Amino acid sequence: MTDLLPRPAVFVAADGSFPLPPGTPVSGPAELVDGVRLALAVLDPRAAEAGAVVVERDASLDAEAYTLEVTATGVRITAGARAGAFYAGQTLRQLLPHAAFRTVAQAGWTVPCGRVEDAPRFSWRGVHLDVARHFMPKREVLRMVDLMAAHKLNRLHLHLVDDQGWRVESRVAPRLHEVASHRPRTITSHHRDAPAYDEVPHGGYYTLDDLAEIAAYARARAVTVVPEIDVPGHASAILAAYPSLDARATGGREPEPFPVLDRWGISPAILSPLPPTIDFLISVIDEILGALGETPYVHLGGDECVLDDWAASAEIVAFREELGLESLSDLHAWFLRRLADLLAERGSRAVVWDEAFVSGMLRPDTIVMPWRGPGVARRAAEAGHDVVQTPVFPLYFDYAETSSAEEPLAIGDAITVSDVAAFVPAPESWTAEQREHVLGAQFQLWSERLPDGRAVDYRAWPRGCALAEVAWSGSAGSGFGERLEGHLGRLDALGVEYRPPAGPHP
Ligand code: TNX
Repeated sequence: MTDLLPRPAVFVAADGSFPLPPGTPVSGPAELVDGVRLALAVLDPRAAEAGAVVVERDASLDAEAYTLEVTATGVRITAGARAGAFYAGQTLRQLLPHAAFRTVAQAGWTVPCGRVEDAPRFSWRGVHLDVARHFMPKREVLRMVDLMAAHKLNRLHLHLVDDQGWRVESRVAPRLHEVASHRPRTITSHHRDAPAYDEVPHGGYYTLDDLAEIAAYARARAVTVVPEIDVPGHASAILAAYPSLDARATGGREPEPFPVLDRWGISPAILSPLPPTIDFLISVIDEILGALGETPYVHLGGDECVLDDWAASAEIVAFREELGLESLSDLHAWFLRRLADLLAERGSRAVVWDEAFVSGMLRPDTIVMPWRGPGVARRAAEAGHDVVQTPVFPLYFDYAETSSAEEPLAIGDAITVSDVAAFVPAPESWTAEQREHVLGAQFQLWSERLPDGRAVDYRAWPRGCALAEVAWSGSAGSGFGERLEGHLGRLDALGVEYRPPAGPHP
């Protein structure tokens, strides 16, 4: 019982154990029982007058909090909501043999006696998947949701568009999936000695029904999907489909259209910030929101914008002046604010990468993801924005674990499990007020060098286990290294092709 991961807030071991064979009866409010059972299919709700596992609602507990008590006579779970019940089930699953992560149930299973009281330190415990650079089939996304749930991670940030591809069906703008979802060449092998580019075509997109399925599957597992429509830069794919939105196409000009980009790096392609672009984007976002259902957060990107084509457009410069804005970077923030206002009308909060943070220009409720380090993170928190920590070091998991030539090709190096375990989302050196603005932390899987699910497994785990512990428990506690060693048996049982931990023992 020592290798619970993430570490619960309180855990007190006791002597003895309780049998939990297949078909163990479970009783309690249907919604909560359902949450526990989804995490642990061993339990049978049909027998449920007074189950060996009893689930009770405790309205004083936060939605994700739970208690779990195992005695020689039974298991008692309390939770305030379905999410907490689901997490109690996940903890109970970790108390079973590792085979509980491989097979449904076996006779002879027991759980050790003890008491757990648990609640997350941070509300945002995220995974960012770049499905734009390399498309990730739906089954892989659903599998990632399962792996997230097993680690009590709860935000799946889907980077649905970038220069190299647009990844959602659109009925209002069908050229997005027809034209912008594939490129004729450019794929990276993940072997270091292979060329960075080859002539293999690449493409794919989710239908709106796929998105609805992903969101429902995630929601049942206490995971919220955060769709990202990255604008106004990283726009080659959108512009390949709809060249009229190009900043260079303002003022009646007719530039050579951008193709869906077949190289990595930062492209100059940028959308015009004029009203027709905003109308276009919100109509497409509405479609995505319709498919996903309740979507509290929508990421608008805002990163790595090359503003040259705005500067070269008399119409855009005149538009900036009309708005009384001093600079094009203010116009960039204005553009995102306008979209954020429209999202607010729809009940969603905007999230942006840190370049979009220009003090005082964004909507105050916009969440900032600072990827360029602690300085900008603190400035955003100081300006009153909620912040989700996403720094390159140590949360860009597209970086290799070591700088060894044996590593599969990666965008950079070296980020070890220990580096992630040592990360502090809300540093003591910040004021209490700034720390309160830290919603949590998230690891990034940019996919220039992640061509498939196996490569994603290799980069995501077990560094993701360390981030899960940091975000749920507040820090990787003493004994994290030993618990991780035990936990790797669960990843083995799940068939995760993780990278054996490198670097110093965490
Ligand atoms: C920077 S971080 C990017 C991505 C790349 C990544 C590679 C950010 C908002 N932009 O476009 O994929 O680096 O590590």
